[in-house]
Amino acid sequence: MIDIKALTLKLLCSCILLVLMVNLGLCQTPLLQNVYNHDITSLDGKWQTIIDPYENGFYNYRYEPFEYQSDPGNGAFFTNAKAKSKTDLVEYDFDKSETLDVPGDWNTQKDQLFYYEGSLWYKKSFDYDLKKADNKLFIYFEASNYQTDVYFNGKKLGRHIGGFTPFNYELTDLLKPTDNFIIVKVDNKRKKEGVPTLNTDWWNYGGLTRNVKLVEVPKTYIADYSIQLDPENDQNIKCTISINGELPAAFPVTVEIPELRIKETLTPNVNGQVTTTMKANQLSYWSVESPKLYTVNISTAEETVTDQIGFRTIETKGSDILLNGKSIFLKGISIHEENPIRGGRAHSKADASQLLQWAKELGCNYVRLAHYPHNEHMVRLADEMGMLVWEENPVYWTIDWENPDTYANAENQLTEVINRDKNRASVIIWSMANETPRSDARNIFLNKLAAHTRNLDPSRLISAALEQKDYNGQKEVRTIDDAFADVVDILSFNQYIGWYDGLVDKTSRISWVITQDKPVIISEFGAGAKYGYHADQDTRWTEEYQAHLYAETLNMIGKIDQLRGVSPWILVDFRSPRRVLPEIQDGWNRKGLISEKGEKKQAFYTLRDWYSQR
Ligand code: GCB
Repeated sequence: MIDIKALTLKLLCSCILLVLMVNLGLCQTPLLQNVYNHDITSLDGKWQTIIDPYENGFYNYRYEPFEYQSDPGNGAFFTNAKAKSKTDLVEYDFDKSETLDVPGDWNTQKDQLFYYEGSLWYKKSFDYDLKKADNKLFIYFEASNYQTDVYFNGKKLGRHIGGFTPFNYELTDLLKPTDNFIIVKVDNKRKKEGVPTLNTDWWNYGGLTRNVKLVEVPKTYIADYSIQLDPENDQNIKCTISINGELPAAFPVTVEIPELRIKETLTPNVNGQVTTTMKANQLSYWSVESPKLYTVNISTAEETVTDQIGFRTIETKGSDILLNGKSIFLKGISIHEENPIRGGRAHSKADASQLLQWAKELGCNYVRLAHYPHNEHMVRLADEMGMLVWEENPVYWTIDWENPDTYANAENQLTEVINRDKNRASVIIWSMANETPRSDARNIFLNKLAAHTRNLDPSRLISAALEQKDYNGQKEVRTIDDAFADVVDILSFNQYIGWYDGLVDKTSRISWVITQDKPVIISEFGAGAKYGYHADQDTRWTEEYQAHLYAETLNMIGKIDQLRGVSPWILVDFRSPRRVLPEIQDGWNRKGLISEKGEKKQAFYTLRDWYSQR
């Protein structure tokens, strides 16, 4: 006998669970790989917006979400309600509201939004004809900070949490030829349990900060692929492809790398997956000096997706970092994703080019993209320029270590960036976290994150920006005493001797006891300087102080035998609400080697000279 009661209860529970998962942002549509080379329609441009600090368009007056009501009524913004008669009560109107540019943070577009942390609604209408009746259409957001609820033609598609990674939803079933409307609620309130948490040293830019695209694919489509050197054998290319959509019994997919005369036709399994290794003869490895990228075509009977992919090995051996088997010193710089000259979050290829060009001018072969995943232009351009890359998860300072939702959120954001960038040769390091205080709960959190990362991507190195401390109570001897140091492949740490920790003369008295047999990267050091402010080298905030600190720090860290890289803090001055000193900071962290107007400070040349001699 079927127990109808039990069955109904089960069904109800699964429905509630699904709604909960969607709202926690845990139920995402798998991410499309390489939307750059798919059939794209850009939704960039002006979007209608409503600023909604009380979340009036999301909750009714009993603070219940409209979307859970059987009749959300005229108050719910996602329905795009319109007064149909003279008696109708509708208290909002997207079409008469002001617009904001997408992509773009809202803070730098309107004075009234400069410090805004809260909810803002976006609306965009569009007409769309599928090129083939049975094709599928997705909406792809390159990033939106921080919590994003997406609605299409009045129906909820999902919630995404995390401000720096892409996500997508399928639109096909709700699509009409004309008058489609996407409504997006973006909320950038900081949260204790968030990743990052309440406390950071950068501007909390809100909004649809990167491009938004419609992506049209065939009914059976190439959803994802990973094509990289086989970590087990550097003469082989390992290739995994996922086909999605309507899966027929057999649906062959061909991988072709014409320059290597590779062409293989593969048959995915019933779940649309296939993995193979392909012999690569006469492969030119991707390197800093010669960033060779191969054209790779993945095709089915329905479509071809093309990518530019480089092949290289990266590993550590004792205290060496080996790129294609050869020891390399990482001459780096840390970068925030900000375009200071235009103002606001960087998002375009031109922004990426400006930042990476400056790094190149400095003599860098490596950049640390701090403190969260940057836009995809950065890593694609790094691939083209031969610039090695550290990518970082926004696990910063004092995360809510014991909260399982916080962990799930951190793991999800890391997974999304790994999925996005797994085919980029430039990316060599996944950083788990920055300056996190040591504790058992933190160790459990980070160990789990590292294990997850290794499982997802065994081909790259793991690190985290750790902290140093006194060795056996001796104030001028420094060591890394951190359980997570045993887990990482590269031992990285931040240090500010001469700025937060004594004055510059202290650097000459410091010695190091680093017992781990691993390569060491100094992931941060630096000093604040206001461009154009000159006095003697002992005067804080002068270019002279900063340049002196650079020279002395480079001497000090030169004593670390295992030193294999540095990424000083930081390429350009960046906005931070923590930095309030009038006439010097005025809302900017001044540790840049370049000012917010693009002017190079003395220390830029100090570091450039040091790099030119290595
Ligand atoms: C650090 C942080 C970085 C800050 C920097 C500073 O250690 O990792 O996010 O901006 O110090 O300027 O204090």
